[in-house]
Amino acid sequence: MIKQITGLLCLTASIAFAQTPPKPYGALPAPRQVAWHETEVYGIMHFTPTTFENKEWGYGDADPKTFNPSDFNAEQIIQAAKAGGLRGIVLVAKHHDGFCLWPTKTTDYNIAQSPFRQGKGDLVREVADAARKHGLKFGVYCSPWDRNNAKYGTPEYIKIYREQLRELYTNYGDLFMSWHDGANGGDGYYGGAREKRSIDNTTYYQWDSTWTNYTRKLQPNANIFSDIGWDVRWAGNEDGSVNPTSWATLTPKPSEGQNVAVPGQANATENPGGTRGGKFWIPAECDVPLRKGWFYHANEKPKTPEKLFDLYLKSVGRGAALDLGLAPDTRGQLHNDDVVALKTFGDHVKNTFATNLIGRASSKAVNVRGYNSIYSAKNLLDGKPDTYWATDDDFKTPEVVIEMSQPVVFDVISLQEYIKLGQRIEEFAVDAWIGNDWKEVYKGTSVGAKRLAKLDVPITSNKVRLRITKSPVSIAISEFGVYKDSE
Ligand code: FUL
Ligand code: CA
Repeated sequence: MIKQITGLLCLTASIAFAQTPPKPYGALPAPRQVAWHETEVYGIMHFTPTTFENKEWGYGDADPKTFNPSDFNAEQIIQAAKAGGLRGIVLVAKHHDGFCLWPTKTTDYNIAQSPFRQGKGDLVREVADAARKHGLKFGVYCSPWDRNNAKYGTPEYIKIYREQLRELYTNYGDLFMSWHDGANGGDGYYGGAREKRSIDNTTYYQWDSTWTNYTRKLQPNANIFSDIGWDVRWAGNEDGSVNPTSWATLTPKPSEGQNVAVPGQANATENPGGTRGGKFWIPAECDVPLRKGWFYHANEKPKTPEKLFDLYLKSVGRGAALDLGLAPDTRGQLHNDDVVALKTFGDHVKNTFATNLIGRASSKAVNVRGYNSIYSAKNLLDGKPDTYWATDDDFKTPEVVIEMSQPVVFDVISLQEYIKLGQRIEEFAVDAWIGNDWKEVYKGTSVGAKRLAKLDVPITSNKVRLRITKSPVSIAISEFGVYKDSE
């Protein structure tokens, strides 16, 4: 009897223990950031009078009548984006030239003054509607720098800028991103003044109160992008990649001689790699134009689908996101070359990652947290991001062997941490059973939302081993897979 009671007590104790998930480690993503990580690839679209001027930065003096697309078609753009695997679109609703693509009440310099839809158009609405119709998320970019506005540089302009955000935040549904550029080149039209206006961007825009009182209040699900977050950081370059070791956490640092880190005044040298153990979860976005420039120029070509796939591996495959610049031409559509490049790239990603080649397999892990099947290594292979393999607290460098029912040929490895518990792993290795021995085929560092590794040569094997070689705490890994680049 006593024995039975003790047995029962032990069982109850072990169930209680076993059901405790690992303690979260370090800075954690907010739910809006978890959703953002799942977006992986999205686009940013530039289409303003600057397109018709064949420039990259409009001075702010273009006649609104310049904005006269011959055949604007939001669905053509969105469908091409979708075929490219893009899951969201950030629309540049106002670029540095100050022209607003919606009928704003804040300035006359807007779409209502243009011939577009006989002055009755709203391009923000058309893109938002097309995006949602085809299942893409929608976000906005509203440039803080405004080269048209006479008030730019005075406190009054900040009220105008906030009102523009308020209009965009309240009239176009739920936004997944609010994109804030750090550029401030100084000179501009400024209502006819045609002069240089310098502002101190550590104080002028008062980002803290704009983001707290407008963005967070009116669009709580929108990820704030800028050089320093709050939700998503700039990658530190416009090439489309982050460092091979890139942490999702960051402690934003001011530029030299400054005392606060704000957009345009951040120490961007930290951005491509993040900060291990950084104060905040602020993963990187790799923004890169599909063509050379952000705006359409007839003499430029889109990047090749191979180049785009390489950038995908160096952004999404390093725990960041890929934000591809889309530039409609003067018709108001993507050039056929862009449509083809996007579709070929999208198919490449889709075909490569269509099925985890591990398939039906048996997994043997050295440890499973509390012997509890909730944390089983099988969770690595179920395709579900919310199930994960976890170990007991003192198993910080565990390994798991996965045996497939038959040999497979692969050259891409994919690993995902369960980021709701933080970014835990610091180093890992993958081995394949070749001949009669284990051969190390990849050695990596940061994982986070996703790590993709492209091997130099394809491997044929029926047994793979994942070894976590450095971690400050026990691990929580949600997915592991091997794939063959579909090229
Ligand atoms: C930059 C801007 O200055 C470019 O014109 C473009 O909008 C790009 C996405 O961000 O910093
Ligand atoms: Ca899983």
